[in-house]
Amino acid sequence: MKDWMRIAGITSSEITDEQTFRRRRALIQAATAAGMTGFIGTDAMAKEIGPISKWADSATEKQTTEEIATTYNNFYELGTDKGDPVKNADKLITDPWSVVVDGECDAPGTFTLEDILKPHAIEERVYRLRCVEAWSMVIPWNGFALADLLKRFKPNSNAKYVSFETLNDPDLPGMKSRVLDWPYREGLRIDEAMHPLSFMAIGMYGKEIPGQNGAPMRLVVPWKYGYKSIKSIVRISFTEKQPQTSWNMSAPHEYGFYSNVNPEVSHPRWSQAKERRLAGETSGLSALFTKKIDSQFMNGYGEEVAELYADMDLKKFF
Ligand SMILES: Nc1nc2c(c(=O)[nH]1)N[C@H]1C(S)=C(S)[C@@H](COP(=O)(O)O)O[C@H]1N2
Ligand SMILES: [Mo]
Repeated sequence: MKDWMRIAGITSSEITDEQTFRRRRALIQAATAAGMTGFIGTDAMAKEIGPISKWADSATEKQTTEEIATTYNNFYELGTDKGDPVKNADKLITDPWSVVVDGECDAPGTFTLEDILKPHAIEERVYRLRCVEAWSMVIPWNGFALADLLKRFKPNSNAKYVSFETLNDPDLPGMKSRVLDWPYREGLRIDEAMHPLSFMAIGMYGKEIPGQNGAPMRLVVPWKYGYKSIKSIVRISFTEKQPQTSWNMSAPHEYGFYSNVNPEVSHPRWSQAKERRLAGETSGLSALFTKKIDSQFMNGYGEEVAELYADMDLKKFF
């Protein structure tokens, strides 16, 4: 919460309500512009989004409950405990929201959230999400292919990589801890970013994405460890050189640039051979004690993405 709001006597819940309302209005305007009638139900205050087409290749295993996926989170700007992000989500001010696009592209600019969303039809994709801490979830995301967004900015032939930054608001409760060198940043090689599996999520479970999961838009790169899926994006830069990434900067021997899920390459503190699937039989802390299952190469997306790494030693480029 900003000081001026406190001084003006504005409460956090008022901000949340106002934000929710304005974000929903942005979604409705974008949907109307895109000719998507019936985007929102009769209840003007409903947070549901739609219509949502279903992607044919969604994961079919048991989905993580919405409760677990929205209360057990990693979002260090909002705190380092798993329950901190949901507790502090109202501190993340997502309206107004704009995204700066710069670097090696012919159509850079500063775009409002409405600008970003306008042309995109919303799709549901159920993906496995695998954290390097060796837990995983199965989450229905709502959004659009990252490639469809990036192409609009006309990356030029020097654009070998694309990097992303999260909102850098020193008022966020987790940012005093300096666990990472803020802003949180991540990057992909341009062919990874343009791969049809790379996804920009603006919703989950058919609703607008909540703050703790990276409102108003976050990346989802399902074959890589979860930390590549950067939340609450405010900047997209096309670069010629491989960009710096937060976790790699903090511990380069633990977190590589590629970060592809690989059960054969162990992290110094967590074997990656197995994972705990947090699906929904249990909630809260007891979810941590669910049975371990075998981890899959590239999180089970190896067939789709292996061609991206055809000539690479994946033990070296981890
Ligand atoms: N900006 C930002 N993005 C982030 C993180 C973070 O701390 N800050 N954590 C990452 C990690 S480690 C994981 S596992 C996923 C978790 O996403 P979820 O909370 O939506 O499941 O978000 C990733 N994106
Ligand atoms: Mo993670």
